[in-house]
Amino acid sequence: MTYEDIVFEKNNGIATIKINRPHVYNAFRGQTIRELIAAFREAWDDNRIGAVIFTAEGEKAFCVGGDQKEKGDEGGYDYGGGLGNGIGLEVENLHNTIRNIPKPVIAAVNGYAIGGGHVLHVICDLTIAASTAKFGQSGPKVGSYDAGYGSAYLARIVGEKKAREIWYLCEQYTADECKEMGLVNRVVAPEELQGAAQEWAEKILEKSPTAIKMLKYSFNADSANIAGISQLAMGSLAMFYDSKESEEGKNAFLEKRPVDFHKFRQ
Ligand code: 2NE
Repeated sequence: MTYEDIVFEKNNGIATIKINRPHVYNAFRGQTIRELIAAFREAWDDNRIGAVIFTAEGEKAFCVGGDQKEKGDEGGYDYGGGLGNGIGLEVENLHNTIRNIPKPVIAAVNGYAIGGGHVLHVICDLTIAASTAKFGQSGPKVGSYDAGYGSAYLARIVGEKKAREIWYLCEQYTADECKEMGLVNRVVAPEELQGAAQEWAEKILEKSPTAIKMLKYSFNADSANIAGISQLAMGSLAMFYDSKESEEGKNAFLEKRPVDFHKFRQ
């Protein structure tokens, strides 16, 4: 497969998957999601690959979630479909692929990880962050939410109170703050980020592939019920995107004006 929105490389047992849309802070559109799924599947199917590094182009952003500029006039993103008949969001398929690929996925977060982009690193097995990276959820500010892995699994990592704070207040957190709350494994200087991810991937490659695979399955088993919650959440989100309330969030962001959700409380 040829990739346009991402760069996919395989080198000495390590696959590197890089989002390549720096002009929109590496926000994803439907095509990006489909390419990411294909690349993770390719890494999954290649027995020589023992670890995946998930990162992004540039210094500004890892990923800032769904591309608001590609969101349709009726609200829906171009990433429905792909999940069988009816309403859904294909991003759910990507989440499940990252969760279930039987090899560790290391997020190398090179800048903003916001909204759906934050969820992507949350789902990865390990996160190494540049000291300049910023983390946070933005959904409630822009008429969106991830009521699946993005909230339920986040709560497993940082605890219920902190996860609720992250989602209800939509603040941004530094890499060091995220390390403190267990959301990031390691913080390095920006110029050391890719080398640090490579070093950890190489350490994983020295280990027994079956032991690593079974450990990943074991870690996943405890939170596997979230997959079902995620299906419902993404289906409801696809419908919410068609609402006036969600549209107000998107439009305010695009028009660079304060959002007005007050009318939806009447
Ligand atoms: C990322 C952040 C915090 C950056 O703020 P700042 O002030 O440093 O920069 P600025 O000016 O806001 O953004 C820089 C450029 O990037 C674009 C902006 O429009 C701007 O472009 P220009 O005006 O210079 O041309 N940009 C940023 N985020 C974008 C996006 N998501 N789509 C398209 N263009 C984007 C700040 O920009 C921010 O908070 N961004 C909003 C992030 C956001 O709303 N993401 C979607 C959340 S919902 C989601 O991802 C999702 C989900 O919740 C569930 C399922 C699937 C998806």
